[in-house]
Amino acid sequence: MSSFINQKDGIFPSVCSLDCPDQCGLLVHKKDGRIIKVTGDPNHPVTKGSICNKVRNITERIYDPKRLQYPLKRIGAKGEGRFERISWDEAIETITSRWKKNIRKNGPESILPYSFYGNMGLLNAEGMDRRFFHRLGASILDRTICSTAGAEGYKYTMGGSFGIDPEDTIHAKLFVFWGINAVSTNMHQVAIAQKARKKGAKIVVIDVHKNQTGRWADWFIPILPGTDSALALGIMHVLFAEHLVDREFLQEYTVGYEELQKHVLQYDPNTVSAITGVPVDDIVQLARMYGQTSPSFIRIGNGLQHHDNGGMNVRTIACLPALTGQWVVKGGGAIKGNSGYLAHNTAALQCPELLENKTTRVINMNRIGQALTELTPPIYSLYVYNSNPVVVAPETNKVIKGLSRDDLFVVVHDLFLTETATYADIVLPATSSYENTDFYTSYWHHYIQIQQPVIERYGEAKSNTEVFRLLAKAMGFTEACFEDSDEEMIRQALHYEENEHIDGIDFESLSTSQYLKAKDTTLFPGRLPTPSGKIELYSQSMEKDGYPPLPTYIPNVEESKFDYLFVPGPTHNFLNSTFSLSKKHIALEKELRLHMNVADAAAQGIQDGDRVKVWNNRGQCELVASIGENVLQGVVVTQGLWSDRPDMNQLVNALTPDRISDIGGGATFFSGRVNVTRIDES
Ligand SMILES: Nc1nc2c(c(=O)[nH]1)N[C@H]1C(S)=C(S)[C@@H](COP(=O)(O)OP(=O)(O)OC[C@H]3O[C@@H](n4cnc5c(=O)[nH]c(N)nc54)[C@H](O)[C@@H]3O)O[C@H]1N2
Ligand SMILES: Nc1nc2c(c(=O)[nH]1)N[C@H]1C(S)=C(S)[C@@H](COP(=O)(O)OP(=O)(O)OC[C@H]3O[C@@H](n4cnc5c(=O)[nH]c(N)nc54)[C@H](O)[C@@H]3O)O[C@H]1N2
Ligand code: SF4
Ligand SMILES: [Mo]
Repeated sequence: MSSFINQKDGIFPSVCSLDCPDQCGLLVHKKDGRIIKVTGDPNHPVTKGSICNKVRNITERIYDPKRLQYPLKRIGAKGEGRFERISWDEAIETITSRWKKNIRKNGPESILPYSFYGNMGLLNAEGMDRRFFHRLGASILDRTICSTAGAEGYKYTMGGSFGIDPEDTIHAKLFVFWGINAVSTNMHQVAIAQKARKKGAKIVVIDVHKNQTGRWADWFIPILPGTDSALALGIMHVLFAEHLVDREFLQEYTVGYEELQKHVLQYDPNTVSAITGVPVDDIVQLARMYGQTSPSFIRIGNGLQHHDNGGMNVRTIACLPALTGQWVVKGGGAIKGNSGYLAHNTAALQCPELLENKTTRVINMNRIGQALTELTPPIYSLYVYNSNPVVVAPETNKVIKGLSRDDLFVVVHDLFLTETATYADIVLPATSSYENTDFYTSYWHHYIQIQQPVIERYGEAKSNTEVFRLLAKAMGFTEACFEDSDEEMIRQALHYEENEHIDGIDFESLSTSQYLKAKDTTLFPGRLPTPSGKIELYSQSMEKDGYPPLPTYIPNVEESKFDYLFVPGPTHNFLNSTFSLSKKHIALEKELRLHMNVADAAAQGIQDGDRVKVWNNRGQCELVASIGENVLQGVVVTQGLWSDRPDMNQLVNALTPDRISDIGGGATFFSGRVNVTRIDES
């Protein structure tokens, strides 16, 4: 494979490596060997040359003077941030000799990897690292922080991550953006909807916060957090009552619609209105609109699933397009995630057979704070990459307490000295994706993409795959898979006869084409990978797993008597905590605000722009109040995973619960409660 490194000037194709459904095709503009600009690739069939503001400004991040260039070892106290430069040899030797000792004394499960998708490249996110930790026998991290609750919930209904082709949504006449801040988090779905709107399509947004997506909608429907399954059941009630369901489709392609019809009698609009805060008339009007418009498309977001009842929320909403038979209409149906079509050979990529002890303990990443402070036998070493748990994981104070343990050996591999890295014993510098070889599969559109290195490595930075090869060698692992090159790993991953959608996509064709589309992704007529082969409105699997077999509203945990439901979501100019250390992006984002309803603010004597303390039994933050009608009474919302600043305490996850969602072991970031108190500046 040709790399573009040696060509000092020119424009080269690439892929955005950030954890974003759009997975844009990029053009990287180089002059004198440096990236001077990143733009969208106009030939990319879905993203079509437009990219977000974050990545338009990404050179600020790639060449940020704060970027790590060398391995470091800690010389100050944990969290203090004092380090000195060491060589890679010393870094690898320090880590592996410590691990060998750990393993002799406490066994390999005393070591825990902690990673997520700071880089979506499959080799660097879930390739060589998985091989390494399987061979090491380390405790297994269950990577549940993002989408597992919804993915598992959706799977009960639809059998896997299979939605419609977003390119088809251009035909839709009704878009329901449900629990997704798409203007910020899925801008190309918004672009398609905007085009369809010019041809008469209507856009409905259902959210707990009238953010920029809500403002863009034709109809914004505010809802109380964690009550969406009740709203969906209320819509079903009206659809059945007013004969707006497609009986033929239900008969042919679903299981249990008769049971469902009886079951939803209890979710009449009055009952649902009392639960959701959505007026009765709006429930009825929404149901009629949904029942009478075709094609209708629901974009199911992540906001819905970061709740105690998140799995059931998604499972329930996923039933709606079946009621109206939308799955057989081009542009109708839903998308929660689409990664099923691009399934590749993960066994070849990750070598699970290297894990000898099949009963190795599994640790849910949402409980990292608890795992580091309470687990027995304890974790004695944590290796963090592609993630920043001090900022992104719930119960920050527990996480920090754990990371501060004197007997915990922490390694962090990142591009920056993140908040997490300040607690590390050894810090390793990571390459940016523009310095790597990798391949990508979107979880929204249907394309696989390849990436070749465009620039030289920054300083002494190394990619994840390189570091794990070095660690494997120093640990004395002799398996041939630790010698595989990046190119060989891509070949292995794409060799996968089980998935006919990627038939014919291999290293050569991908290198030539840059992006290739999954084939034959029409869902119906056809068999779904559910046990019955049909859409499971009634799910025996759920029954077996201890859940109600029919979609059901189960309220969130009533965790405390604090005044407000607290929804701290992501924001426009950061990507989770990525960019939260970048001057340019901070300037664009301005400040972290607490959105609050006028009535609540008045009752507490809080005015727009006041500094407020947001607190509960888990921790506290200091934010700036933003007062208006954008949230319902009893709800407060923040946007953005800001880092801690010396003058201001802004780690919102200090307030969030580490409870686990109903389904899939997911996070419950949005199901906590807080109090808000005005800070008296005097
Ligand atoms: N600009 C930008 N883009 C991103 C990210 C980012 O940080 N910044 N993060 C990326 C990642 S990792 C992910 S997972 C996705 C997340 O992106 P989305 O899928 O948009 O999910 P969230 O932003 O978490 O939440 C979406 C919306 O759900 C609302 N919400 C919260 N609780 C509820 C509820 O109970 N009911 C309803 N109806 N709405 C609710 C929130 O107010 C928010 O507007 O975006 C990706 N893209
Ligand atoms: N309160 C609240 N908390 C949340 C959320 C929320 O909505 N609200 N969203 C949750 C969700 S959906 C998600 S997905 C998680 C995301 O959480 P994380 O996956 O931790 O995401 P980031 O904060 O972007 O951190 C990624 C880190 O990986 C680093 N990185 C990037 N590329 C590489 C690489 O190639 N190698 C190495 N070694 N490092 C690299 C980046 O510099 C960055 O520090 O956060 C969750 N936390
Ligand atoms: S963050 Fe998302 S929208 Fe922005 S360039 Fe990357 S893939 Fe595209
Ligand atoms: Mo996520």
